[in-house]
Amino acid sequence: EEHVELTKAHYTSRYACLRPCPLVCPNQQLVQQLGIIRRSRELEGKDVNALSYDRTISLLKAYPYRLTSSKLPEVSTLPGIGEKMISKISEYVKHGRIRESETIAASARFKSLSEFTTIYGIGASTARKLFDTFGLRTMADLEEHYASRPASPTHHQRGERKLNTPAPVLSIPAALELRTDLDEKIPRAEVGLMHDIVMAELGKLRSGCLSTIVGGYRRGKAESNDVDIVITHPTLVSGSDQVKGLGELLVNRLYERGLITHVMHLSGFQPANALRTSHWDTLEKALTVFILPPDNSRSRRIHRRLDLIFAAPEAYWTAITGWTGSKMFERDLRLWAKVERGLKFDSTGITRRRDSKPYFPRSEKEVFDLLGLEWIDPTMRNA
Ligand code: DGT
Ligand code: MG
Repeated sequence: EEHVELTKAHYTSRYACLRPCPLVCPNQQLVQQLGIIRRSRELEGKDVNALSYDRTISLLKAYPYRLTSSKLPEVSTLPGIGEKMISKISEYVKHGRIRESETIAASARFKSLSEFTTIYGIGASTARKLFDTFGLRTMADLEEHYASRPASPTHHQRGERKLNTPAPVLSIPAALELRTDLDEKIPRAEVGLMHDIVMAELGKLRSGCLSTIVGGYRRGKAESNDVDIVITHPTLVSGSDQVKGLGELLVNRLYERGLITHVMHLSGFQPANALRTSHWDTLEKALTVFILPPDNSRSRRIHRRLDLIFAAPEAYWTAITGWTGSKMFERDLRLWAKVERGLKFDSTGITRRRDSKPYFPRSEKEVFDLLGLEWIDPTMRNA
């Protein structure tokens, strides 16, 4: 694959999809400290402010030099970094720490809200309600709270088509029970193993399916929080029920085999949190909990989050690009396509905005070419 030489035009671009960015950057600690403030804004429901931290962090991640005071003038001119961000960055360069990050990290509220939102189905607003209204502080409080009330559907399940699968839905009490498993990161080798097992089962239902592991794994992360797999078959007809049908078939088979224990969601949906996610698409997907088959060499079987994304063949490559991430890369990919190219990009395809003419890229390189973007290797899409 071609290799682009990094220039100032790259790391000063206002679009994350034009900024090649490795997993670990020279200013990782500063990024981590700003990440605490960003997380706190998100937990407090200040999504617009959280997004401006996201943007600053994304720019800093792609900045290829170690930040010292002599570099501050250049950093100050990076697009979209405002006064407040500059002062935080300056504080870090001067003192090696950011006071607000330390205060937040030490606060009981931040600790509780962070911990609560690690449970699948508990988002920031639910966490605040549990903290403010019910006075909960610890995991033990949470367990007690949910033990005494009937399992109510999570916001992921409300107002959606009924799941056409016998697999149980992951309720909050169930997610609480599985939390030590689901908190554990998945090493690369196990991601590969999970993929192979899923595809072997799919092969027994339908031969000739194609798949790609996407998400953080494809960007080179050593450990993942979940496994994301995009799946297609060359004969699937888009717009028919065939794509969804394949998804249901696979999920039901994995459930019958004991490989899937829970399903949180099946089929296309628009997540509730519109501001952060309104650009997401309506591809068929199954958000599940997976467990490896019993094997004597493994002492413990760990429940893992597994997302299966099903695409018609003409949407396969846009689905792969759209699910590889990072989140900021994806956000700016859509923005770039719209503002600079008059195109609409999402995981289901690329269309021209003025007349809705669709394009059918046959490789990821073609996706980039159509969007008028320089190729960026998946491992450099961590902006
Ligand atoms: P992690 O935490 O180790 O799983 O890291 P990632 O980067 O794999 O994060 P993940 O799995 O939440 O998301 C993978 C990528 O897919 C990310 O760029 C965001 C995107 N993505 C997640 N959910 C959706 C969705 O519902 N629709 C679309 N189009 N993209 C999504
Ligand atoms: Mg992932």
